[in-house]
Amino acid sequence: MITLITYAPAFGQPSASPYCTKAIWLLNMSGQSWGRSDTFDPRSMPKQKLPAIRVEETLIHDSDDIRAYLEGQGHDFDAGLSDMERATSRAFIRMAEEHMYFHIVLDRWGDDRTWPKVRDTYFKMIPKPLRRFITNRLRKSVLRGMHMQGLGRLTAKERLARIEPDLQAVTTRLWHGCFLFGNRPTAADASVAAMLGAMRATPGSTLLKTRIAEDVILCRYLDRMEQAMRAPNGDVVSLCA
Ligand SMILES: N[C@@H](CCC(=O)N[C@@H](CS)C(=O)NCC(=O)O)C(=O)O
Repeated sequence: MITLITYAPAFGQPSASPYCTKAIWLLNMSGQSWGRSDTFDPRSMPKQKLPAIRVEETLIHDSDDIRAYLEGQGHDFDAGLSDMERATSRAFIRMAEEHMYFHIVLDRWGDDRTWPKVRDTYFKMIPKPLRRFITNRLRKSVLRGMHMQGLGRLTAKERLARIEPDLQAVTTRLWHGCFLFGNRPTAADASVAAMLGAMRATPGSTLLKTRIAEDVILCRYLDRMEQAMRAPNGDVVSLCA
């Protein structure tokens, strides 16, 4: 039995973290039986990040290593894809996880109107009188990290312009199939849809959230992915009809 150590669901998503949502979806797609253990504190993890899975005594952390573990168990997330498609899939995963993700961080932690809702959802277990104090320090450190990364130096409008070509790249693929690589979800969908879904689910009405929520192609894709992941062994092809 596999136990996924994950952040709890939030804002209607399977987890507050899109990487955890990705791991949940990969586990569902793999057909393995698994259970979840929710936490809000990743400090006991080897890299102080989530998700991780526990398989008997072994801890496997990082959603990419979780994927590799599941593939080692015999599941090919990209079955039927050509070498060229697998190469493109890898690039899409990197685009989602190493670029799109940071836009979510800034939307949730950097926007003064969104932050109180995010804080009170992520950290609801910390008693209210202490919550502001503890999370203010954490927020400062996250935003310092985003400043170093670079995106934190852009205005929300500049950020939206920066991510637009990524959204166009996703949309272009969706003109050709109802998932990124055809009529079934593959590994790239687990990453890309998890990021886009988190953007759409962010509370409030940031520029980015509005951009995604008003895009019919992206919203239909996200709804399809969520439906497919609720019944991963179901008839996903009919979702494309
Ligand atoms: N490359 C990792 C990234 C995981 C990650 O960044 N997790 C974030 C949540 S979205 C985290 O746990 N952050 C805690 C921290 O940095 O203190 C993966 O794919 O699993």
